[in-house]
This record gives sequence, structure tokens and C-alpha cells, in this order.
Amino acid sequence: MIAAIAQQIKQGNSFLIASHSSPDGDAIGSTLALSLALRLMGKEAVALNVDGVPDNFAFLPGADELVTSIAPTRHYDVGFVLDAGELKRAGVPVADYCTTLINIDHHPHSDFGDICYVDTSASATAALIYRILKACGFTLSLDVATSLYTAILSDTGSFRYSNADPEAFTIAGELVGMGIDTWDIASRLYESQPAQRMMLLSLVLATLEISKCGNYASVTMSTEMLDAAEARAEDTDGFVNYPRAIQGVEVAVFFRQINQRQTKVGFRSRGAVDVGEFARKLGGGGHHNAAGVTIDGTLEDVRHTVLRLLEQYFASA
Ligand SMILES: [Mn+2]
Repeated sequence: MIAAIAQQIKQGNSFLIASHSSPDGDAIGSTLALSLALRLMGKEAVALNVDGVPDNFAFLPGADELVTSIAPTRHYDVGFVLDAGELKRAGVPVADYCTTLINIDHHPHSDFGDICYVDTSASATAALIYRILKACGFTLSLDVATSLYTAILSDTGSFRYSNADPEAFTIAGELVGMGIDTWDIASRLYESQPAQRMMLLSLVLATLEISKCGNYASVTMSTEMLDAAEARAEDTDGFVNYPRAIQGVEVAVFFRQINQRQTKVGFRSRGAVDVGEFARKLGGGGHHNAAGVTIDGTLEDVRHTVLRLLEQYFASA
């Protein structure tokens, strides 16, 4: 599979590199690393994300060249969709823009593309990008290394999660050895938060609810809270980790009101429970430990449905 992708890279001249909407560090880092590497190989490479680069990743090399839309007349030899889980999460019909569609992912059940390189054991999609670039004989630049490291750092929760496998440390070790600025990356990711985010967190944490059994806990955000804090939806990234940090909690849930009709539900597991299963049951998707779904329904209705499902699960567990 890697050889087939390396072949496509060798033969192709123009590349579109996309990932999922509401991008996280792995999505953006992988997108920018691959785009930049392709450009350094002398190719035309356009990085695309419908939601653009989140502020805390704007320092990444090439972030200012990422586009949020493509002219319908454009055509590329190869379209990459990275870390997306499902093609539709790209938010753009990438297949329409390219001759060959390549899916690179570590999400389970990700199965689209003319070439589908999915390794669910990989710590991050960036680790797969690293493998591909090595297979191409590409010598990593400091800029590419910075994006790859940022992607792995963020997808492994700073090397704390169970997906932080030997490969993640080996790749990181090589990148650190090249001289990337690890403190600068960490401080931009974790210690440069907008004040509005902290204000919003204070409102959201006040909604904390811990189940009677103590096995699951949730926090909730209404659009009113978002407005009151003058924050943006992307400022809620990571909020779901707070209820999971409670002793005894196996499953954490973050309910985020999108509007009067739609509610987003984020799940995190400590490891014993497969929250990907919960999300899929509700029409969403994700990993064993991190999953999500957007449900048509008011905040109250969705909260009721999901919390009842969890109550039933833990009552029978
Ligand atoms: Mn990922």
C-alpha cells in the first residue's frame, strides 16, 4: 500500500490534500506536512480544509497557504484525504477534483478511496505520513518535522494516551533530534489559550454532572454560554477531557448545542468502554477512546437519550 502511494506521488504532478472539517492537530499537521513535502519534491500541492487552520496551529509552516475552498473547475492528479474516518467529513467532494483518491487514516471503518491506507494501530495519521515520506526517500525538512511532531503530540495527548506506541516515540525522537523547538510547539498548543476559552470553560464546568454510579460524567454547553463568553465553537476542544479526569469515571460526555435542532455529542473513554460503539449506535463514529456524533434534537432531548443509554449500559455491565 505504501509503495502504491509512493508510486502515485512519483508519477503525479498536482495534488490536493484535505482532511476532516473542524480539524484537530493530527488533521492539520498531517495536511501541512504532506503538502509541504510534496512542494519540496517539486510538485504542485494545495492544502485544503473547509474550516481553515485553528488559531493554535496557525504557527505551523505553510498554514497561511491552506485554502478553505477549491474552484469547481480545478483538477488534480491525486487527492489525499487524511485522518477523516469518512469521505463526507472532508466537507468537499474531493473525489470530484482528482483522478485518484487516496485515503490515509487510522480510524476504524475508514474504507473509501481508490487507494485506502488505513492502519488502526497507528498512533496518528501523521505516523502514516512519516512512513510514506520515508518510502519516497524524502529527507525531512525542519518545517515538515515540526508539523509531523505537532500532529503526533496532539493525537497522543502529549504521549499520554495508550496510542503513544513505540513508533510514536521513535518518530518523535528523530524529529526532536533534528532540532525542532519542542517547548515552542508545546507552549503554542497548550499555554496560549484565548481568554474567551477559559471564560467558556468556567461556564461549562459549572454544568458538570456525575452519574449516581460514578462511572460516567458529562458537561454541557449551550449556545448562550458560547455567546456569553464571546467564544467560538473551536474553543471547546478538549473540554470533554475534564469529566474524564474524575476518579472512577470511565466515560465522559460533552454535549454541545449547535442550534435549536442539533446537538453535538463528544465521548471519551478511560479505556474499559468502547465509546466508538456508542457513537456508531447513534449514527456517528470514532475510536475506542474518542468518538462523537451530531444528533438532530434539542439539547435536552439529546442529553436525555444519551444519558439513558449510558445508564442502561452501566446498569447491565
Ligand atoms: Mn488522528
